[in-house]
Amino acid sequence: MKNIAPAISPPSGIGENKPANQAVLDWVHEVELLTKPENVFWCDGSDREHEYLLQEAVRQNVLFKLNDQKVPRSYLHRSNPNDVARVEQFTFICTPSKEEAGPTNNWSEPAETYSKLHGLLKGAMRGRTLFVVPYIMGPPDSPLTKVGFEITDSIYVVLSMRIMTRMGAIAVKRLGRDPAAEWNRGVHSLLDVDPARRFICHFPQDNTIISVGSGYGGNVLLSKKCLALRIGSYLARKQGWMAEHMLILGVESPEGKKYYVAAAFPSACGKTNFAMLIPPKHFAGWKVTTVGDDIAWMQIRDGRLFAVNPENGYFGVVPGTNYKSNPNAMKSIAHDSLYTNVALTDDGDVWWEGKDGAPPKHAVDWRGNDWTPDSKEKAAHPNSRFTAPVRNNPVLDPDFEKGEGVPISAIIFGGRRSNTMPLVFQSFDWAHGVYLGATMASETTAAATGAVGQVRRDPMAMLPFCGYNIGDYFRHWLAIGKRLTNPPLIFNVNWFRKGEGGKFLWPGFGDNMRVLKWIIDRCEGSNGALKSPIGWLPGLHDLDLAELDLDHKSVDELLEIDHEDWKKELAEHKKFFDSLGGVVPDELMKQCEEVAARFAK
Ligand code: GTP
Ligand code: SPV
Ligand code: MN
Repeated sequence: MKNIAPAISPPSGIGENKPANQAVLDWVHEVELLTKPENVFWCDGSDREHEYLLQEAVRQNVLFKLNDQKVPRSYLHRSNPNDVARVEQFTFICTPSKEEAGPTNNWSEPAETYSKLHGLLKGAMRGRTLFVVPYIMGPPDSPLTKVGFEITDSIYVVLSMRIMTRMGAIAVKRLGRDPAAEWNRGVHSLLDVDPARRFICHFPQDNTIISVGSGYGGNVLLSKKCLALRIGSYLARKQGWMAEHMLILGVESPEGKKYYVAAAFPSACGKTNFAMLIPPKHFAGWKVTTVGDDIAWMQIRDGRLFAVNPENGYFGVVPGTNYKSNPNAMKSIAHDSLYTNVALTDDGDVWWEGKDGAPPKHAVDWRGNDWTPDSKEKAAHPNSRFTAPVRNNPVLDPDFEKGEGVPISAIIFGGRRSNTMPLVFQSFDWAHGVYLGATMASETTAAATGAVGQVRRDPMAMLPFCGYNIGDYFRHWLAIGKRLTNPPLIFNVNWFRKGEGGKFLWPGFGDNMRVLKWIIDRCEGSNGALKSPIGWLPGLHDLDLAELDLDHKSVDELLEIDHEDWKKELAEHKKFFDSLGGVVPDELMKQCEEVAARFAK
């Protein structure tokens, strides 16, 4: 069989950044004995190493160098067509008991799972290079920051981790020599990229992740969903902080008053776009800045929640990105980026559905086949992604690196809902807000394998990412609220409500500023709202819709609470809670009854 990741032989001085920590050395040695690689490459994150690895990746056809005039210093990668998204059905939480993983996770017994994975990893790196990737998650001087080491046999993973995290010497230094220090062990091997041998396994008690059989995204960039969310949420509960699937943005008024908000939307539901929003002309002088686009780690300080973005790059959805929908993303991916599963034009540029301008007359699609505008297949995979450094973002928040984080004034939940859910509403208080998060739902997207467009409950957008029992997770949220003297206000938004003919009623993107403005006004206590059974809704004149081409009827539809729809919705909430087998805290069960009672009044 062809070796899909042949070993590289670096010149002297490259790949030799061996850490001094004995625990790391012992662990790497163990994995080496198991996987039998040709050699071990210790990453330091330097420019010289980077240049060398890029050159090797091109030589191996793992990366294709794009036209330097079109997209300087950027590369295209095609993943195996059987391996294009997260695989939730093959993702496991391996806690000693099934109860600890809870009703929403796939559980498997730790000892058996280690033994199965070790069987798969036996000799798996023969003829390959074992890369050791040290990285930190979080700003260098944050108390929340965590150290991780990822072992991988994929050069693409190494190059991606260099963008997505603070990688190399910085992590080795931070870990130091203490063999008892806390750090995450991640082992990744491509094996033969066969879906039948694809498992993403988490061992929270051991701070360990083992991922085999995939080469794509959240399955293999172990820093991201695996460490920062699944293991992260487990550690957060134990240590009294929060690890959430949230963007973090700053919004500054023309007078210079600044607020920060965090928002949890499920995968491919608009986090990156919201985090990079450019306000419409009507909001001249308002400025939105990005702290993070996917993950927030939050801690309590002085009775408030403060958030940091643990990542150092963006792994974002490409299709639909253009200079109209998200100019800041376009600028972020204009150079020094990796593209995965987009189309390649004849002049060495990248193309995707929804990119500005006319489609190319000919391109090579994401599978490597010839493509023309007449082709039935999409040129770019719907879950094709860019990997870009945060420093490319023209609106990166100046406090991105601030160790203590930024103070959060509002938390926003939102999903993709064609009906029922209004554009925006506010919870009555923290516990009610936790209920909104716990019952949120969204139509599924291409970010995970499986059917697309089906409404599923996705509590706090964490269904695939909560590393422990979801009932305890809800309890943790409620407990955090009790410790906050100045809690963020909690909101729910829906950019995706559809009207007649199945068209989105709301323009979205930059115009989401109008909703954000109402939210900020609510934080200031300066704007109106109407009480409804589901929460506070903006009145018709409370939303600034000036210079927006939106008729009255659409606005009514966007804000409408249809009692028949809500009857069904509440039945779904109840059904969801009941399906969790008794783990939902009474306080949330009670919230459920209270909404129903408010409708009955
Ligand atoms: P992940 O990276 O998977 O977590 O996704 P995300 O939550 O960051 O979503 P992203 O911002 O990449 O948007 C996903 C898709 O939703 C893209 O196709 C966007 O074009 C689309 N989208 C984002 N914001 C809006 C919006 O306000 N309105 C509409 N109609 N579509 C949007
Ligand atoms: C998501 O699915 O939420 C993503 C993509 O951000 S991945 O990193 O592949 O999980
Ligand atoms: Mn995103």
